[in-house]
Amino acid sequence: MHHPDQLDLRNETEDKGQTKPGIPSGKRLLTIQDISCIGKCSLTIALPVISSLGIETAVLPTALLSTHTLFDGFTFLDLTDQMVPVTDHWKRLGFSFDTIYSGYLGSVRQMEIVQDIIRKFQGTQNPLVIIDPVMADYGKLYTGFDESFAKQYAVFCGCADIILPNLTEAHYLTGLPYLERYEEDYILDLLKALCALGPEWAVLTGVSLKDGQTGAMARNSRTGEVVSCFTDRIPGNYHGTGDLFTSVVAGALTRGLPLKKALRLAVDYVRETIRVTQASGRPDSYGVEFEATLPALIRQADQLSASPQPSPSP
Ligand code: PXL
Repeated sequence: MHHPDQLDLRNETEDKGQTKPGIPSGKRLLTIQDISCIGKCSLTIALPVISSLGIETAVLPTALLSTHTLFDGFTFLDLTDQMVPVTDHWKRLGFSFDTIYSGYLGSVRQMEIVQDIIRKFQGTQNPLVIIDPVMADYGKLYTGFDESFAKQYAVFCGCADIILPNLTEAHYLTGLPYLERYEEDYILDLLKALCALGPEWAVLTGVSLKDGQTGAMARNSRTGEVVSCFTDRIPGNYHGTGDLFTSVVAGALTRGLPLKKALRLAVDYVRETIRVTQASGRPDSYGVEFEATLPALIRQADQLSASPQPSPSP
């Protein structure tokens, strides 16, 4: 786990991409999640997006699926048995990571192994730990998950610096009710309860405080500081946008951007990607057309890196 002060320090460090836009930052991130061969989500989003942000992206696939679980009849090959030997090999070779980003996991056992992997790489280089507790959306758990899985996720979130649940996941993590219509106080209560799980920052995604608007709100568990970031809402449900959001935040933070700028980048990118996807007329369940918007993401990230960093963070 990152010491909170180190996270602040990171927020103030210069992004190496600032002096050489487009040149990789020299940072390495490890992302741990499934590979769904078709149906853009998890690794097929994280790898291209984070690489585009100039970060070397190491992957630890947790399972191989023919498609994501919203398609009927998907195949599933569990890769749990590979997680320890693969990471032990990296450790023996002396690899280290600036960031560890944990996404979709298939079992409580995988959570325990990821916790061990985080410990394994918390040597000299203390990685920033980002956990996206991927398990639910629109009020329901995804296929294959139950309440005891969600309870274990609440414990697992305690070893993160930053967690990024959506509202449904926040409900399962905290036990607070899931509401479709709410006021800001409800979001602040959820954020406080999420902070109590132990991360330094809790980020809630898919927050809508006004009609026609959506975004993210974050709270720092030490200082109680709240950061909000909103945009106009495009109607419809788009699969994979949570993974897209977390991938942008993970890449931006690893580059050295402060959380507020990372959220701005992610909120704007997801919104623009949904707009492009909607314009293309592809079915919603398939995934979003992030390939079309990557060049703009790279430009935007370079611009944010080049503008002066506010102080104090975020
Ligand atoms: O986008 C989250 C996600 C990741 N991986 C798999 C999924 C889902 C959501 O349904 O099924 C396999």
